[in-house]
Amino acid sequence: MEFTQLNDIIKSNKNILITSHVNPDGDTLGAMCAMYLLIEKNFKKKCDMVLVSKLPKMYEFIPKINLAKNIDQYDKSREYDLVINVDVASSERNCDAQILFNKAKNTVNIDHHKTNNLYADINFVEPDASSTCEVVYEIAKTLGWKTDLDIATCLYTGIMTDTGSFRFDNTTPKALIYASEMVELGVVPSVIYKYCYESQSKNMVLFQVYCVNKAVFENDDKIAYIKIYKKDMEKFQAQEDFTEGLTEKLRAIVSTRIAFVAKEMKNGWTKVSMRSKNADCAKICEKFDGGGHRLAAGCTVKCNIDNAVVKILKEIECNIKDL
Ligand SMILES: [Mn+2]
Repeated sequence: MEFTQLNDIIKSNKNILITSHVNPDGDTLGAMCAMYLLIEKNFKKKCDMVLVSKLPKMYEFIPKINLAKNIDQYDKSREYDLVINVDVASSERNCDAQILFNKAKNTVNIDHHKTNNLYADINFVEPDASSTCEVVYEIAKTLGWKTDLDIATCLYTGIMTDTGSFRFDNTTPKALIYASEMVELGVVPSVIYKYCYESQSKNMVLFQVYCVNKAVFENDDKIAYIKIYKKDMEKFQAQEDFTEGLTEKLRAIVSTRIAFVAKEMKNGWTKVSMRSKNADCAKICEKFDGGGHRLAAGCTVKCNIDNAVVKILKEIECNIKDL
């Protein structure tokens, strides 16, 4: 798909909505605000931005995120001329914003998840990109869009968080070059790092330590997992984002080959976040209608947490012969 198509579609449409995914991370929020700012700066148009879950406190620093409204504040009957999804791997991850997406005259999907099924009219999906922010910057560079410090701050946040601060295997030369261009524009890496990783609440840190202590190890410690029940969440007044980074803590153990965190959802189903050192997590999670990347993926298992863990363990064992 040619990037120039995006120039035409933004030019020819008036009411534009940008959406981010459920349980938002730095990449979806950074990409959403970067698109907002890029369109404002280069097309003199103001877009709407929507959040389908609560904004994690640590991301309140992202420029213009204060303009994003929760889906509850939107008129669901509204018909947008154009809806742009960023970092939304499947339309289910739009949650309640899917109504607005379905009603839109034109739709664009900008993403980097290899499991993205190209659900929009126009799809810019780059599975080799470190982050959706990298794809957004690639588009901006190719089309000669003007950038500035605020845009760079948004984009750097996405690249940094999706590469685990330039540690994961998606830390490509391109990701580093683009990040360095953001720094040239005035981004201070240590400041963004502090916002994203050193602004956790006391409850979040205590909750994570508690969860790690509950970890279960199987197959000679090659499989590590944690079950988080609703009562655990309540005990620490945990927000949804309190589990962020927990699966990586299990993967950090030398013996771990694959790790997952299973969380009891309000409706009784189970949300699973999976990480591996080499095994294909996306393939396992796709069995449960989830998806993501090879080393980082997730899914929702439509049963209670104890059964869900049994199913996931079975799927891991079926898929990974030489664990
Ligand atoms: Mn991403």
